[in-house]
Amino acid sequence: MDVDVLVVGAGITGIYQLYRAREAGFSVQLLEAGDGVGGTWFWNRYPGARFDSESYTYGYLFSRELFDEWEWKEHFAEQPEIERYLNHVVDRFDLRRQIRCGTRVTSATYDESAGSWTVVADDGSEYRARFLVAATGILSVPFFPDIPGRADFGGEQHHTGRWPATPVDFAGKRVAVIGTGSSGVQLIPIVAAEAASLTVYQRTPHWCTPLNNAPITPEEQAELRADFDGMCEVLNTSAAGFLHLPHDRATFDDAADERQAFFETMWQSKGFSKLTSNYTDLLFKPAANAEWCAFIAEKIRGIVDDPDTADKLIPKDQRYGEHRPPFVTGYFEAYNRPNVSLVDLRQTPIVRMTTTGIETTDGEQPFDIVVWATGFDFGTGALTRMGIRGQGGIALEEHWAEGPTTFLGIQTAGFPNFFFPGGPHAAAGNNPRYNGDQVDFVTDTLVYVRDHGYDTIEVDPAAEERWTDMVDRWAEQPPSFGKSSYYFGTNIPGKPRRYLLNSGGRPKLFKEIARVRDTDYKAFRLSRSE
Ligand code: N01
Repeated sequence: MDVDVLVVGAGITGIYQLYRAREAGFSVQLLEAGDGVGGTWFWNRYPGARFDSESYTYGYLFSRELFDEWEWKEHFAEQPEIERYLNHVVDRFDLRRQIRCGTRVTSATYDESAGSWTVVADDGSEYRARFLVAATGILSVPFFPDIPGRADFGGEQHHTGRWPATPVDFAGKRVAVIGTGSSGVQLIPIVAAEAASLTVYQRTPHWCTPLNNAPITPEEQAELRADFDGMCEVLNTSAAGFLHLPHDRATFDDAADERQAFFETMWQSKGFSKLTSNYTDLLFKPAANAEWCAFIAEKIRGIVDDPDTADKLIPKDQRYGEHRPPFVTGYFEAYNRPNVSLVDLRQTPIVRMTTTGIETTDGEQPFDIVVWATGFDFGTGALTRMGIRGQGGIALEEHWAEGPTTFLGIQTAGFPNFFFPGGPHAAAGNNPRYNGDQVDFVTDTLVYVRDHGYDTIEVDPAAEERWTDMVDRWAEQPPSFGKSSYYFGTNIPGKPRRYLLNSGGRPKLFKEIARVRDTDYKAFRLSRSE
């Protein structure tokens, strides 16, 4: 056996898994496809990419010293700072010598007689590990729509999820951005300020609200340090892993003018608090949701000068929270610039790409650069492309042909000694908090297996079915968060419609983890290899 634990992916989850497994006394190797660490925050280096959870709530909390010595510059850090932070963590905890970058895993095969995994990478290197932990993330495989002629376009093309390391020069260029999800709306204001012209191709407007980012003042830095324990307490117990506390009133508890005033404080509030600290019935009651949407629509009309453009930017058939809400900085304002225009693809769909530009039903427009902000094969994309073969040689992509089935979003039946924290059914909120919970549980589980003299661990199919049923059933119940988004995989042609997050949230995850412990790992089959 080369190592006890082989981790795939050096994103936030994989780095933490490497640290925890090493601290628990396992020999560990981490393989990473990118040329540097950071995972999602390595690949998504497009201008404007930044956290939309507060930096100090997104970073690691396992080390007080780390928290104290790293001063985030802004409440919502930008990608370069995030990448610096993750590199700092890797060096600070001496993890780099166990990380091999530029190494993409192409197959992982379970050896039943040995109770181990054989992993092969694209450079031909081969590893044997008792346990395989894929921390390959949920937003790792960029999606390009199948638009005819895409390969024929002669200009530059970039996907936000595979942004080049060398900066893209927009100055003096005619630029198209396709897609207005969280990535597109972060990028658009930056490109608008640099390019000769920017044309945004929007299929669906989403309910964007201000991020309200700001530098962290010295006083705030001091408060953060003074209240570290209090902050951890909130973050470690919050249902969605955010700092923002729930509100205590429903929409129509307040009179119309009080409601307007409250919505104004929400509009001015930071990031996700508009979702987590808004009126309690916002996601459950259509009339309540409509009030908040009407407020945002008025704001958009107030910001965007051209009424026709403003109208196009206002969602018509989407409740707030039905799609993952994007948070913006100067997004609506960008449309007031003379060099920016908006194409509504519902009115004039794209017909094809040409060698020089994009053709819609309204004609062709030439471009120097086309940016694809068209999202990802979310949740399962990386795992089903890694050549993972479990018991009897079954491929993970076959096992999940109808969508993922998991227990706690960490294991699936038929794939012993294989874990995937931060994968499908993992999070529904502030990702690092959920994924950290999962890594902690995976590590405790590995220790349990080792200390009880077992070699293999595999989830019982009944436990997997119970968890998966819960995820599927709860996802369809109100508020059905993310109903119209890629959270159900519906953005990928042919992908089964299946919920890809943990609809039970952290409370359900905590409860099930406690049950596993209380029942002495009854949800798993443990054995010794021959
Ligand atoms: O991807 P998306 P994203 N023709 O799938 C459009 C995280 N994130 O990269 O809505 C034209 O949300 C598509 O249109 P429609 C965050 O979790 C976090 O923006 O399907 N357009 C949509 O507008 C986020 O949710 C941060 O009609 C097409 C866009 O492309 C997740 O990543 C920042 C099309 C895709 O939007 C993904 O966000 C950025 C076509 N054929 C991202 N196909 C933070 O701040 C698709 N589109 C932490």
